[in-house]
Amino acid sequence: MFWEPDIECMTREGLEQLQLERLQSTLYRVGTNVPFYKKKLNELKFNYDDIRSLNDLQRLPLTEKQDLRDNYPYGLFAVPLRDVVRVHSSSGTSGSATVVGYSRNDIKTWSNLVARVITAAGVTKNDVIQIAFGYGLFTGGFGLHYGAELIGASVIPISAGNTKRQIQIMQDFKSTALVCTPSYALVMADAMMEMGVNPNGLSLRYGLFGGEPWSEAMRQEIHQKLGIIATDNYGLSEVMGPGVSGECQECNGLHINEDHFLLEILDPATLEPVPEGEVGELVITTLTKEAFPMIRYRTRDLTRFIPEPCPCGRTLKRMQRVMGRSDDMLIIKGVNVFPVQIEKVLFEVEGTEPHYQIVIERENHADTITVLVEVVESLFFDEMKKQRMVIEHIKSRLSAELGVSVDVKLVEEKSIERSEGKANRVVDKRQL
Ligand code: DLL
Repeated sequence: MFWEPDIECMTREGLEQLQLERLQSTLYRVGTNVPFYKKKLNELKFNYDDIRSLNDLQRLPLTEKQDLRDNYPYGLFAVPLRDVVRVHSSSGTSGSATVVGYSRNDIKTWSNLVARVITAAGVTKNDVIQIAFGYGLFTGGFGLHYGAELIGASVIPISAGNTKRQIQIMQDFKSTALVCTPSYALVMADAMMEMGVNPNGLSLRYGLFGGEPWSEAMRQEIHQKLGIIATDNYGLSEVMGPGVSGECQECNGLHINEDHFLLEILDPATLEPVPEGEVGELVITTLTKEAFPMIRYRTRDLTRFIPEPCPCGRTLKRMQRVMGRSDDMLIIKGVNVFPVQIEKVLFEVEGTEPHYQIVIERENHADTITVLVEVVESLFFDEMKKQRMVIEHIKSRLSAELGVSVDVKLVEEKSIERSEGKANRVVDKRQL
């Protein structure tokens, strides 16, 4: 099922021509209306006629999160505030907030792109969509909401939290699609067990998950526990919110809405493009945003393009699921480690629960890393010998996967704090 087949199945030449035209007008818009970009373009002695091909984009400077902070709150808006109909903000996990704005057209585009993502995931107007993302300054709730209404589905804007009520409503209102973070989906699955609710007795068929990194193993876990098709969708407030890219039912990479966003993947060290298909940092330029255009925004998200065509028929290029952020990367004894690598191993070990936390401490000037792993009750209360065997097993699997040794501690079920939104996997005690 396609939402806009003409665009989703466009030829590469047609798409690139459209991107070039839109890029030219975006550059004109920011060069005229945003003092921050005007200054940068002037410094470069940039001439609009210089953009003749999409590769010319690489001559332009990157925009960093700090640039948004320096221009807090409205400094990067490209339209007067009277033309802004919505404001969202991202508090981020560290640092001060950033503010983003939308014109009426931006909201229309946003709804349309989210409608594409929802449709690609298999959801139609006949579905009942339970939106368990927070509604508010976070873009998740409102973003998915407008797209879901546009396709004509029945939307339940329950927002995040109050897990028992979520399940009650899911049963009573016969929700067929669940929208939230993947970690919250697992929290719901656990709560169902506790409440004695059999997921097979629900009407749920689809799960659209995003907002945080997750692994293929976690997808399988969700699929098994809730019996649904779980697709990934990606976005970030700085360039719009959800709707940048999303998986089709092949569940093998996220189709990028390339007619509205130009994506580059750069080597984080050299800031040069990586060879096609290799992992690097995602950099995004908006092509149609009116109120808050972004030129070459450094997302810090790590992914790669999937060059092969997708069997679904969409020609929009795919990106692989985001494996983490360059600033989430833990450097342990000189080795780069991502939380999702640890997650992948834990999912493969029998008796462990999909809840874990990585604790980093500093002892005698050396960093230590301990992975707290929830285990099933029977194992937690089992004899020491058995526990020690499990710990050794996890340790050896982790050191083979990561190339560095870590400590492992088994903890009781439900002892790691649960999140209704984005999960907090890393506790860095070095900053205390
Ligand atoms: O999380 C937008 C969103 C909401 C996307 C709901 C999808 C669904 P921010 O709060 O600005 O916006 O956080 C953006 O979250 O740079 C990634 O690091 C991470 N992220 C978002 N989606 C995914 C995903 C929203 N599917 C930041 N996989 C991004 C991995 C994701 N990471």
